[in-house]
Amino acid sequence: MALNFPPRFAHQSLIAAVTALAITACGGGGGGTGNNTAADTTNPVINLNGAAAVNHEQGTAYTDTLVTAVDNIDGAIAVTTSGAVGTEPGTYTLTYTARDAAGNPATARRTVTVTAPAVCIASTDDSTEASPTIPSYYGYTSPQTYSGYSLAWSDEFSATSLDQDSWTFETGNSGWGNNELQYYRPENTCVREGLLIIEAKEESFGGAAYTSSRIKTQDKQSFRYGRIDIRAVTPAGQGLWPALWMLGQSFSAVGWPNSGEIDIMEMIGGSGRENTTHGTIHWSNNGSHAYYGDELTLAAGETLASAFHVFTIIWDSNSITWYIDDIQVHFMDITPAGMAAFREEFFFIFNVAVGGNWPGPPNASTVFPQRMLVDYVRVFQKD
Ligand SMILES: [Ca+2]
Ligand SMILES: [Ca+2]
Repeated sequence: MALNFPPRFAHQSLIAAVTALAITACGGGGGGTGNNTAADTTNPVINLNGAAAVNHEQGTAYTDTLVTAVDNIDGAIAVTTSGAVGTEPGTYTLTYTARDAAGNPATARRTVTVTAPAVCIASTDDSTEASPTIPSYYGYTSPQTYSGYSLAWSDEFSATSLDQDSWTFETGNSGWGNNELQYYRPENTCVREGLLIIEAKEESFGGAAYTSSRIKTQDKQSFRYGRIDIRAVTPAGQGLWPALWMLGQSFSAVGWPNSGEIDIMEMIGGSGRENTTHGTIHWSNNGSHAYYGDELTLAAGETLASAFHVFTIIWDSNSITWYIDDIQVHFMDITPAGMAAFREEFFFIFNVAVGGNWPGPPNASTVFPQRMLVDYVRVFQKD
């Protein structure tokens, strides 16, 4: 998001330019006969009207406080601002200058430190958490290349914010067709330390008791066929419902389930359920919703929330096969004529739902905040 200074800065620059012109005209016209101008050797004073060093959270436009200047002779005079506050974390300097009619200058500066949003890892609002840290960076990983395939697209989440050339936030608390309880907001997503982090919080917002995020690549990144690897850690707890999934790019034209849906990974939190990944497809079978899925349960003691796992589909014109850590979860023959939707392009949706028909609501045992961490999504296609 480009940061634009409020219009008043442009306005003040104009005032400054006009003032400068007036000075030139005056001096050129006769040597300055005004006693005040000749006698004034006192600089104006700039008032920042706020701290000289401020912090600003990334994700919202920075609005500066109104900076003013006063001169001993001229009274209130215009202030010109140079510099800009960027959108990425870092420290930025705004420089304010003013000049009285006699040409005496004044300069002041303010530094604005942009910090990543106070959500996600080790944020200050996590003080209620016993251990506000991400799960250690261990678990299954997958190769960066495959013989016979080329990388068509990936997001390694190595930037400091979500790449909105590829992703769009979906927002609101419509229930999303599942009676979900959360309000989806951009504020619950951050990109840090090489990870996409979607944080579900117990937080009243817009009529919902929980907030979370849902992002999609619709109209930005869509694919037909290939090997898709997504390395992720899920949240945990009753009522949490993380999903890494896809919808047909035709969704906005033909609706659901006509578009087809490929659920690469779904997990529903709660005791005894967090060790199971579900792979499913949904489609329209002559006008009625059809779906078919399967699941794989990890060995005792392992869960989707306690370490990274790699969720994969290998998809071609004949079939889709699901894997977790290269162990097969599900297989679907997609050659029947009624499954033509799966021979078209699909886009990604990543979200963490809270509540909903399938997991049921959180309960007293559910700990918030909860996070889904995604290390990468990679799409490989056959050469
Ligand atoms: Ca002065
Ligand atoms: Ca990464």
